Amino acid sequence: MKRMLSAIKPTGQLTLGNYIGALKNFVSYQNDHEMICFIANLHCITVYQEPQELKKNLKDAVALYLAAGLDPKKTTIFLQTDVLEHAQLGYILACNTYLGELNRMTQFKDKVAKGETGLTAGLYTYPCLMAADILLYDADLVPVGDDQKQHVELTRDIAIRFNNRYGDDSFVVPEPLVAKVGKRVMSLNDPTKKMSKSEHNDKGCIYLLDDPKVAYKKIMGAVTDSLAKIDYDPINQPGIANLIEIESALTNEDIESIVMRNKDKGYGDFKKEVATVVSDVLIDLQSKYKEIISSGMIDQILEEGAQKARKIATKKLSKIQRRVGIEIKKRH
Ligand code: ATP
Ligand code: LTN
Repeated sequence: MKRMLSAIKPTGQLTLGNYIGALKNFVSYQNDHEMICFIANLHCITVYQEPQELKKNLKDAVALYLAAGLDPKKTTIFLQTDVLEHAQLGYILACNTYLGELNRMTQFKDKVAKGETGLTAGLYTYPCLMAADILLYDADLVPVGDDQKQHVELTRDIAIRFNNRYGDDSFVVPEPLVAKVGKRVMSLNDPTKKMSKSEHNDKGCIYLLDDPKVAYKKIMGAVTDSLAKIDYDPINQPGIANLIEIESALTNEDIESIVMRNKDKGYGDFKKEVATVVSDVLIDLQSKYKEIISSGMIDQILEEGAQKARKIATKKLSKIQRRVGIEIKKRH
């Protein structure tokens, strides 16, 4: 069975983009892969977070993982900081990554281009930590949204370089896995931009813990166009294409079939259909979320997950440290 690894960085409330682009896929992959899924809390603090809010978002994210259907019996679920080896390997990999490579990362470049100030060293080197997250577990596959593909490609480059320097079987070279539908859910009020929890754009973004009635209204208010036809044309009709993709991802109905069924409908009626699908998903997810939060099971699930993860991580780090020449006594 192939090993698959992914993570979410809950720097705010998780969004419908996270659900469609990540969570929902993890749940289906767990049946035929050895799945490892963690909460990337070290990645969260690359940008300042209010501590109490961060703590709540981390716990909510675990509860939403479980509510979406991740099963701790099938998937190893844990908090990144509970496995200290991530940060340690992250440092070693930073020493095997070139500045030129980090300078090419579009996520960082975009922030610089936008003139954002106060960018931290942690944010700049974060792809090295992400590479460590993946390589520590010899993951074969890394399911991510479109925006993270470049970071997985850098991880491959780092792994190949390391293997050449220190021995072929140091790391498994992972492959990114980007789902065909829903790989980039767009903002509802600017469908040329990604739906993002860090944009502080409440109208454009549906949060998984939004009141379903509020989510319904957000879909009804989504920006469309004046062409007055339901077609899947992301270039000329990005708003409508986004709604079609959202519905397709949530119902598993083909894009063509959604288009055919709605050909003669007005935008208002089509939006009602999508809004109903979205709010039904939220109602179901939130009722499970509430049960999980009140059950008090989260701490134990995280502890068991961390124990499993540590078994793999300690061995791997020790092997890598020996190869690099920084470990004198064999630890594992
Ligand atoms: P932000 O929402 O702040 O831009 P992010 O997407 O970079 O954050 P995460 O929350 O860690 O960070 O993302 C977790 C996963 O969800 C990643 O695989 C990411 O690609 C995916 N994802 C996030 N937003 C979307 C979106 N709008 N469409 C599809 N996938 C998404
Ligand atoms: N960088 C990712 C979150 C993330 C991740 C990972 C994803 C951290 N470590 C390892 C896949 C594998 C993000 O910002 N969405």
